[in-house]
Amino acid sequence: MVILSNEFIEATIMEYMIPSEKVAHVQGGNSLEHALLLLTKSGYSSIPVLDSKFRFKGLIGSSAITDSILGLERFEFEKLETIKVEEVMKSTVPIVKTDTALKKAISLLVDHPFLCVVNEEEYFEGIVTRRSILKQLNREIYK
Ligand code: 2BA
Repeated sequence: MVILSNEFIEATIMEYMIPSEKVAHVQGGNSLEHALLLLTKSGYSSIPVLDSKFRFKGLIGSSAITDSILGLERFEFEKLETIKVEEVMKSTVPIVKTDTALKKAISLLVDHPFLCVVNEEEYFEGIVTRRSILKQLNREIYK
């Protein structure tokens, strides 16, 4: 039987967070064209949307972008430069605070590939991904 250490179970998400400077993101006022370029170049399917002061606003993903330019018979690619990210982004997503317990984050990560982390003033601090948690869980199992 594998017994997970208290250290792992009682940890906060801060220990597993990818800091904001390493997270690809866009601003709400950016065009969908800019967002799609960044998503394509980074290889991620969804990234955080922030405001100019680095506060978290929502998530934008490539499928939401292509869906928003889908016409009756074709993709209306010319719309990409006129629609803003904030018109299409998903804003009802779970966010966690820097002191959130790891076990709470794990239950949220069942349904979400990553969680955005904000501080007390709602400023964006980074993300916790399924990969970062599974990597640590894998270490715990084999130690
Ligand atoms: P997805 O983009 O759908 O990526 C799913 C998984 O595919 C990632 O899981 C990772 O294992 C792998 N992957 C995708 N693109 C990658 C890349 N450019 N480099 C390395 N591995 C890549 P997780 O690492 O658990 O990430 C979960 C989700 O978190 C990602 O979903 C993405 O939406 C977001 N994400 C992860 N790292 C990010 C970053 N640095 N900036 C912005 N968003 C990030």
